[in-house]
Amino acid sequence: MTDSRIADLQASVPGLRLKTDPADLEHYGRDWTRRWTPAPLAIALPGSIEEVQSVVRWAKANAVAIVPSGGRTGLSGGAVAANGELVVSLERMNQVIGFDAIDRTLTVQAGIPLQLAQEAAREHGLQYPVDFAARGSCSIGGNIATNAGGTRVVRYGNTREWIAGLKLVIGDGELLDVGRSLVKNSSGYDLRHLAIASEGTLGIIVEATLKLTDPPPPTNVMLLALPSFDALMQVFDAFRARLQLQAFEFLTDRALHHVLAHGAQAPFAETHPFYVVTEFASDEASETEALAAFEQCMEAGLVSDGVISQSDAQAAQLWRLREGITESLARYVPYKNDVSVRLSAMPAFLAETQALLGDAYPQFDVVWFGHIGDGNLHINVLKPDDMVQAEFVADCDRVTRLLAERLHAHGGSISAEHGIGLVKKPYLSSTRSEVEIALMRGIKAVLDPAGIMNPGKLFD
Ligand code: FAD
Ligand code: 2HG
Ligand code: ZN
Repeated sequence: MTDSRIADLQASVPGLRLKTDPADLEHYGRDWTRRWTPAPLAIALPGSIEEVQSVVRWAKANAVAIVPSGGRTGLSGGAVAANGELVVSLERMNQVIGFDAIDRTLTVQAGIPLQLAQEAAREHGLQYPVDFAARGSCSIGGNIATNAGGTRVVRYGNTREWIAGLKLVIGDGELLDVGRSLVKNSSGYDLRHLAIASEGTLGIIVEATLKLTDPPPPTNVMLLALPSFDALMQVFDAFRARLQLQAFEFLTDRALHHVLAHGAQAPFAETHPFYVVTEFASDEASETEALAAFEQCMEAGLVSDGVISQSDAQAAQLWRLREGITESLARYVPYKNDVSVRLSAMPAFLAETQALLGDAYPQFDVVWFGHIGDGNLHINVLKPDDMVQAEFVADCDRVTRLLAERLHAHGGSISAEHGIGLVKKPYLSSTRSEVEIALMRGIKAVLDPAGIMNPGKLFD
């Protein structure tokens, strides 16, 4: 059965590159969640939009589910193929197609890694400002499909803000070209925004036109040590009032512990409960304001120590303390929560969540970090070595249900930036109303009538 479908696909799309080796099925069938056993039918690696369209038409005719696949750095199981799906990897469609100096846009194939898109922008003296640690491996298509955030959102916003236009192959193989890179376009629904954060459930993004902006100023990185969670938002307020922040990120002592164990350099002689990594322009006026904010926070007892980068190398070292966390935890296959609330709700939500998790997980290593300036917390729970994986996940799921209730009460989100995928599907209704979910299903039915685009992700 399996073999005949693959032969049929090959015959229907002559020249299509296909992989079926067990090692390839394993490699392309999973993402960074590592929770599901990969079992794809095959891996298709189209080299052009026309090939993507032909593959989709074949899949529709043969009722074969498709999993669109970028760099598989996703943390929600969106790119997992565990049920005989055809993985459509965009990795061969990885080129810059064009640059427009007047429009300040860069047009790329969707499989291009984020870092290569950033570098292409830099070569033209401009900046593509979305940024995070997976930059070398994740793709622009995956970034768009998850509306990726990252460490610059506090200054530049999410991926959504930077997509001038895109091309999407929908569930019947039709190519939608949406956005047209127009600054202004009040001609009805903006279909571009449906594709953003659609997690591969509406179609395959094959091309994108990225907005570019002025390069960032030369910057300084500051690491602050904080005595308490309560201080976090007050320190953010103090720095935000005086400076245009390029980043405002936090981590706990447990997070620092794991990055240091992974080879990073200790920033202070003593340990502290919380840390903030912030970045701002290195001009004299900004440095003066930063020092004033620091002193103000010290006097108020909100900050207990601080260090400011004296070189690019030191700035990179300080960033490693924040950016290295996910990799340093990977060997534990952590249970991840990626939640957000409005900044105004953050102090109350933080206090409640701390109490909830303190009660729920007295015996687990719970690692907090995230984009606190965006109201976004990452909570990673590490499995004790002697605990069975299924039991661990069931226990964490139970706590996530309680967390989802708290999020619902605060009007927050169960997925701030990683997507719903498989991991957060049971909790979607904590963030989206029944009416919203019904409308999302309706939209999927229109764009993907045969239901072949990443079925079972986001919702059933
Ligand atoms: P994949 O994992 O391949 O896919 C993700 C989803 O998008 C899946 O549902 C998939 O089906 C869909 N998809 C992929 N390509 C396409 C396409 N061309 N068309 C349609 N659908 C498609 N995320 C953040 O938001 N902020 C962070 O700070 C951040 N930091 C990270 C750090 C590390 C070390 C790691 C491992 C991950 C991090 N992530 C972060 C998560 C992840 O990198 C992002 O979600 C990223 O945008 C996923 O891109 P990808 O190409 O790897 O997508
Ligand atoms: C980050 O901000 C990423 O570093 C990953 O979004 C978060 O590993 C995580 O939980
Ligand atoms: Zn993040």
